[in-house]
Formats: sequence, C-alpha cells, structure tokens
Amino acid sequence: RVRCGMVEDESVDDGFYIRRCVELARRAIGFTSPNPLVGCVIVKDGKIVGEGFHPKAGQPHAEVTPFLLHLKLCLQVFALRDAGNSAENATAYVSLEPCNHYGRTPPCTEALIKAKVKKVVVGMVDPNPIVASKGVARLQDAGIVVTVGVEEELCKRLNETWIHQMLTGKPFVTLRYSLSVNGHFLDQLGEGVTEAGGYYSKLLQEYDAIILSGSLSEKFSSPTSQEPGANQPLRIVVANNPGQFPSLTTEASKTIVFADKEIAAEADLARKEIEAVVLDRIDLTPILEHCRCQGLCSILLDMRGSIRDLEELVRETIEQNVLQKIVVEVLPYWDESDGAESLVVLNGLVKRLELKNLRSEISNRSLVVEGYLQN
Ligand code: AOF
Ligand code: ZN
Repeated sequence: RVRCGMVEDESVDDGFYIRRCVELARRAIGFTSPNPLVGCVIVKDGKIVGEGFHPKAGQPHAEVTPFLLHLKLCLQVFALRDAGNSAENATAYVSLEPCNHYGRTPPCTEALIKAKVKKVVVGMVDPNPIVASKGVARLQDAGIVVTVGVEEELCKRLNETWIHQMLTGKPFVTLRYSLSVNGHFLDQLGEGVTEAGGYYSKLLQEYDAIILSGSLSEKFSSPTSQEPGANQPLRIVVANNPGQFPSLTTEASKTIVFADKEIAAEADLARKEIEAVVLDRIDLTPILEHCRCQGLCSILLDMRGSIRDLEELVRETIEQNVLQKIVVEVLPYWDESDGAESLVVLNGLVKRLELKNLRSEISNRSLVVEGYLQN
C-alpha cells in the first residue's frame, strides 16, 4: 500500500492516486445505488496513509472512512501523536467532488477542513445540483488548494449510470445481446460467463434492474451475478407472448412481472403470488416509471429468448431517446439450431445509429463491444 519510488512530475502522481480511488470505489459496485461509487486516498510525504470508499447509500462517504484507517496507522506508527493532527498537510484524493451538504451524512468538506489537509485533488465535479462545485468552493474558501479534473473520463465512466440519472432524472438504459458468428441471437451467454469474473457476471452486478423476456426457458431465465457477495439486480420479466409463461424458479433475485391482460389471466399470476403489473399492452413507459419510483438508476435490457418479445420495447427506447448504451457479445459458435433468430429480425427497427466512445474486450470466451448513443 505504500508507494515505492517518488515521481517528480506531480500530475503523474495525481493520476496514480485517483486511479487508486477508482479501484477502491469499485469494491462497492452494486451496493451504493442510488448513490455514486466514490473512493478516497490520503497521501502524506509520498505515502498512502488512508484509504476509503463509499460502501452503501446511507453509510459514511468515502472521505470519512480513510481517517479511521489513518487513525489506526497513526496510533501504531506515531503512538504519541494526536491522530487528528496527523492528517494535517496531507493531500486528499477523491474520485468525486466532496459534498458540502447535510444529506444522509454530514458534509465531507467539513471533515477535510477539520482534518487540516492542505490539498484536495478531485476526479470530477459532482453533477448533483445540491453539490455542483459548491464543495470545491467551500474547500478553497477554507484555504485548501484544490485541483479538479484528474482522470476525469475514468471517474465519469465509473458512475456513468448515476451521472445520467442525476442529470436527467431518468434511469440509464443499456441494451445487450449475444450473437453467434453467423449472426444469430443466442440465448446462452457463453461458456463460463456465469462464473465470477466473467463479463456477464460483472455486468449484472453493475445494474439495478434487468429486463428479460418471459419466454426464456428455465435454464436461461434466472441470470445471477456470480461475483462474491454480489447484490443481484431486480429481475423485470416481460410476459407478452401468449402460451409462454414465465418460468420463475429462482429465489436469488427479486422479481416483478409486467404482463399483458391475457397472459396474466392465463398464467394465473395473482394466485402464484408473483408481484405483477398487468397492462392492456406492454410498453416502456410504465416499466421505466416503476424503476424511477423504486430509485433504480440503471436498467439492462437483455435480449434473449424470443427476440420479438422485446423488440417493441427496444424500438421505444430508441424512439423515446432513453437508450444510452449497446453491448454486443459475439460468441465463438456457428448456430443454426431450431428457432435461432437472425439479426435481420430487427430490420426496420431504426434507420441508422452511430455508436460512440467504443470499448471492446476480447477473451478466449467472447468478443464484447460496447458503445454509447450519445457522446
Ligand atoms: C462525497 N463522497 O463518498 C459520496 C458523495 O445522502 P447522502 O448524504 O449520502 O448524499 C448523497 C449525495 O452525496 C450524492 O447524491 C452525491 O452527490 C454525494 N455523494 N459525495 O463527497 C462520497 N457518495
Ligand atoms: Zn460526502
């Protein structure tokens, strides 16, 4: 945890410690929503003397936790020295601007000022209108040197769903699907991807809710993140395919079914004590509204099973401008099995879209391409 070798160029140091903040923040993936992921590192004389991250909404913010660690270190290393004073003249690195408000927790700016840090390096300004640069201003007013915007892109990506929700009041929606090398949609998610560390397992952990077709076979209808201690996303099952009843077997994740009238009656959802919303016709608005009311910031629209079940929803996300991101996973199979639907099924969905800020991940299991609809 102690960094070896001093780097002369200060900006190199700043990037290093903000990257460490992001690494720490990621430990709480899946637990902080509707709050952001935030990490904080306290550095003194070129050494990390405190580290922390925001573990969960309602619990202390990232800046507050390092001081506890700092206190322990100080008690051991400088037994006679007052722990409160030892943060004095240190530099605090935070991936998100320190808050300056009394929310579920007191302001982090005051904790930093009280600890007498001399400098604060901030990854990105907080888009939350309650904070929005007021945290930086408060620190500067107190005579603390503040640098803003170090590894900004990385910090923004870390909280892309939270930032979107904060700025628009709407959940961040991502469409994902798997393809075979001959261009067919696949139900399965690739060998081993439901193992911890697999792409899909990690993706599931990042989202508050996942939308799935109600026609999926039992084998594929209960995706769960395999990351240790993962918080499973809410499963939103869309049932609009007559004769196909959702197979809801797992207890692993909370589930809600959106069903059209006919299917709800046929499947007798009420008697099965499944939480269900019955609609004349399935459409996007009530689903997004449900997510918004529940404080769910991010939704993964997972196109598996009968693609036509979700086609209309996908169309609406594009038409209504609520789709933010597309994730495509190409798996190393040629697949012409019965019912395998070709990509052309979606022809006519939208004339032209250009994905931006592309990112790819290649492993021996699959090729993943991610892109955004907006910059
Ligand atoms: C920070 N450090 O670790 C976090 C911050 O309800 P509260 O009190 O938890 O406040 C939530 C808001 O505080 C959240 O929307 C965001 O603006 C900021 N989160 N700020 O300085 C942290 N999690
Ligand atoms: Zn705070």
